[in-house]
Amino acid sequence: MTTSRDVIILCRDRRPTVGVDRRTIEGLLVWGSHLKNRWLVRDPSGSASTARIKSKIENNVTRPEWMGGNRFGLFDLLNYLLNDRRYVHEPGSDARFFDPLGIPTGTSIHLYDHLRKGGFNPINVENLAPNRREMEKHLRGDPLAVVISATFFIDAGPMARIIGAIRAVNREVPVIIGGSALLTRLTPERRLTADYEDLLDERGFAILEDPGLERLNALLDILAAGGDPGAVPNTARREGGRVAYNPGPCGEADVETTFPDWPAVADITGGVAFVRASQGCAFRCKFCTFPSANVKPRHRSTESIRRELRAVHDAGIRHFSFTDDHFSVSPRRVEEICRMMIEERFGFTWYAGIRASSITAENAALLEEAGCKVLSVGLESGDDRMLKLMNKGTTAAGNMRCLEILDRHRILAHGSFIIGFPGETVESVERTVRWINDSPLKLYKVWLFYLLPGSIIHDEQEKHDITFFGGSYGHCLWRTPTFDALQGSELLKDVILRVERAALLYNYSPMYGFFPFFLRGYSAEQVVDFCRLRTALVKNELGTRSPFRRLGRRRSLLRRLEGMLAEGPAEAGR
Ligand code: B12
Ligand code: SF4
Repeated sequence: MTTSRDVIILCRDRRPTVGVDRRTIEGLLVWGSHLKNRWLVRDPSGSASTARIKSKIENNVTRPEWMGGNRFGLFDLLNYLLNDRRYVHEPGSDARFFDPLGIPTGTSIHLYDHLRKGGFNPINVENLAPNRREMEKHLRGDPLAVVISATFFIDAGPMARIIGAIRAVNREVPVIIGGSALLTRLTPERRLTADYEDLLDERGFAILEDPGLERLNALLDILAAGGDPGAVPNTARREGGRVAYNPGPCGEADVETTFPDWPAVADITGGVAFVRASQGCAFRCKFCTFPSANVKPRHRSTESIRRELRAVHDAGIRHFSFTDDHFSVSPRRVEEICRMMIEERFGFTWYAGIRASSITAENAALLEEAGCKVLSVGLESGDDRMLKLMNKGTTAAGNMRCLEILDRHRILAHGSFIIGFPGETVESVERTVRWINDSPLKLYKVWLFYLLPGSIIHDEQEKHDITFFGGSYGHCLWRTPTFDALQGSELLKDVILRVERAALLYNYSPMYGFFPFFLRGYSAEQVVDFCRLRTALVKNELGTRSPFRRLGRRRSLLRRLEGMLAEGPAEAGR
């Protein structure tokens, strides 16, 4: 038994530089990673063994020689230039550094706040990779427990590594895993799948309830008092080598009142708040896993959002992001929330992900007035047939209208596209490129389709005649009668080269793309300029055949970027 009330929180295991999950080809292909300018190249033999694919994925655009063979994301590039063309991947004491991971996740803030309210002493280590020493120091101090959130982990692997790192220092500390993502790993009998059960050692616990925060505090109280942890409902733990479950009724969080006491946690926010206006999604786009997450769509009242935003404002935070699956759904609700923000004169700079169908000329004016700077819009394709096949519920013309309206209101749209959804052809990709070039879109990202377990299309494999090749990474390497992953990958490169004005922005999401800039006073337009120059560099590496011309153009683009960095933020100049 420990008398300590210290509880360590961990949510991620990422290096500060916004890079790639390189553990598996899946990581490279799917989770936005290969799309940082990686693609597959068809083997001359026409086959694609895993080894060959692996060796072909690395290329000089992803890790250019002139960056010392290091990663070449937007922040990697800017940090390189800020540090006299030296690759710097962590914010050392003397480094000038854009640190996107310096902004902690909303998840850890929620956990921190709840633990604090429960009378514990939360320690937000948050991200293991850069804070390993700090975690080890706290582990040696005999804390009450470590809490790990499953939110950002797409499989059990990273959590197993985190638990391994904890156990290397402290074999006794209880490790509690939980979060709504864990519920998507339950079998119909409400047991964890084997890989997640393996995470539970003799001092391991899982909370199988969403959000499960009351259960968490109850379990911690029992652990502190030396009671029977098996008494807490909806938990799992290892007992005598087997995992024991204690099912119970599930509580439901009151979405109206459950939000952090922002002023009390202001010091650990990194200057950005993550606010949830709704949960779940009622749409059924076939490529998406959100509908299968089984979260009943729930919307918070505008009054409740008002209360949370007031708290954010009182905490001195001036930037926030809505973390909804998609923000607000109906045009009227967008209007209502914006009117509330205008009424309050918050003066926030904010971001959200939205469907094109939620934008109208009326609400765009309000969005602008309410301080919305960037919206991610799932555009997916410029081809109506593809939008229909995806069950997107939008049209190319409707999407275009949305972009034009946002452009008129100086709200930056960041469009996301998918290449290779079943039914895709060379012609439909061609239409998408033309559509982008005809649109006012300034920023975009383009993903290679991948069959996500949990998506509707995953259950329609037979109907679409989807087959796989490529051994253990087969699920990434799909083939349909009209298209395959390799062709898609080649076309991806083609798309990047042929999109004329819109610039690439990956970095997971614009959330991370923008806030590190906004926090320093850079404007959205300046971010677009950075992205444009980086995209020009990418295209140069990809498409300029002559080494001599490539070098010359690279030099001039790098000098221009350095010039922009030297000019500094627009806000600072005012
Ligand atoms: C915001 C967000 C991001 C932001 C995070 C920015 C930030 N600083 O917060 C960014 C853009 C960086 C991001 C990145 C990624 N994301 Co993301 N992201 C989201 C998003 C939109 C919201 C998450 C959020 O903030 N929710 C609000 C918090 C408060 O809710 P919560 O995490 O569920 O936590 C609550 C409960 O679950 C519970 N809880 C949480 N943990 C625990 C633990 C215990 C013990 C207990 C009891 C309770 C508990 O308490 C909280 C309060 O209610 C979700 C989708 C969505 N709409 O939910 C995807 C989502 C979480 N992301 C996802 C993914 C895959 C990623 C990436 C891996 C993508 C990539 N290309 O690399 C990366 C990984 C990042 C990393 N490891 O560093 C997936 C995760 C899928 C999964 N787990 O199976 C999601 C669900 C989207 C999706 N369906 O694809 N993401
Ligand atoms: S893509 Fe967006 S709108 Fe479509 S199902 Fe997923 S979250 Fe909902």
